[in-house]
Amino acid sequence: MAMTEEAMRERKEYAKKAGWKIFAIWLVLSLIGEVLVLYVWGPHMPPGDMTTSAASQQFDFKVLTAMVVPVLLMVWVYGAWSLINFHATKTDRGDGIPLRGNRRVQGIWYVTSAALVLFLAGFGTYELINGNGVGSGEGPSPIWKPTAKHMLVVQVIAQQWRFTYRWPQFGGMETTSIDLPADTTIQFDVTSLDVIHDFWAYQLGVKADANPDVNNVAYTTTSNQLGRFTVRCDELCGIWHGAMYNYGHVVSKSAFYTWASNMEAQNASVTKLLPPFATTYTPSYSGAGGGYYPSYDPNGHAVTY
Ligand SMILES: [Cu+2]
Repeated sequence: MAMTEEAMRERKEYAKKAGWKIFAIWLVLSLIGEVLVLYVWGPHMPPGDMTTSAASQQFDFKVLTAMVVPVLLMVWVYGAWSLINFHATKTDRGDGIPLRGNRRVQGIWYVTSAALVLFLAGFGTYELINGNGVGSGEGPSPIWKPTAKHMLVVQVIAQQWRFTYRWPQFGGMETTSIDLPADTTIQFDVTSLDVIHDFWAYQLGVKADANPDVNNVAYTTTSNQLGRFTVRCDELCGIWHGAMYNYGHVVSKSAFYTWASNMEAQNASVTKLLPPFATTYTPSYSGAGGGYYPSYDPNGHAVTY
């Protein structure tokens, strides 16, 4: 049935009014949503800001959420408006009003979505290239290195089913737990003794694969925020994979150096027999007796700190 001129005009009038109302509701909700995302939820978003890499990941989450909120709200407000105003009542047996697209609204929607997606492509690429604070394993020859002169080196050695830490700057001492000083740039050298594991210190924003015979280097810088962090294996590595986790702490610099010096002294009689650091951590190839390190290691080389 063709519409009369009168009905046409009425419908256009309605669409215009409804359009502006929907826009106003969306605008108000979006502004409220953005304030909540950036100032209420944002500071508590994972993984926190215990390190530069964690803070940078939290920033990325904030940007993504802030961009998603207005888009989501537009869909919800539009949907809710339609449900409330255009739903059929129980007794209604007639056709609904004939619908026509609004090219201008559709055009704005397409252009805006395209702009958002293009921005995200650029932003994502930049965040990947800009290594500062990414906190992921960069392999044995990192392209990006922090500028800090003094770095605390921690070798993370994974095995079924635990993590061991070696501290080359403290005589190569070994510990089963990991404490880190606040306000310090850390270099993690991650490797494995057996199968593929993954060193994931969630609150530090650090995640690096632990592969046998590979030295996977990851950097981060701790902030002044002291506290506990979790270390998990994030690669299914065997039957007790789920139990392969422990906790570490970011402590004050003085507390850390007191602890580390004590541990170094306690371990001295054992660690003097071992090199303070080797890029791989391979038991003797013969498997019997002999040194823990092969005298010739084809996969790595000793490094002096
Ligand atoms: Cu594992």
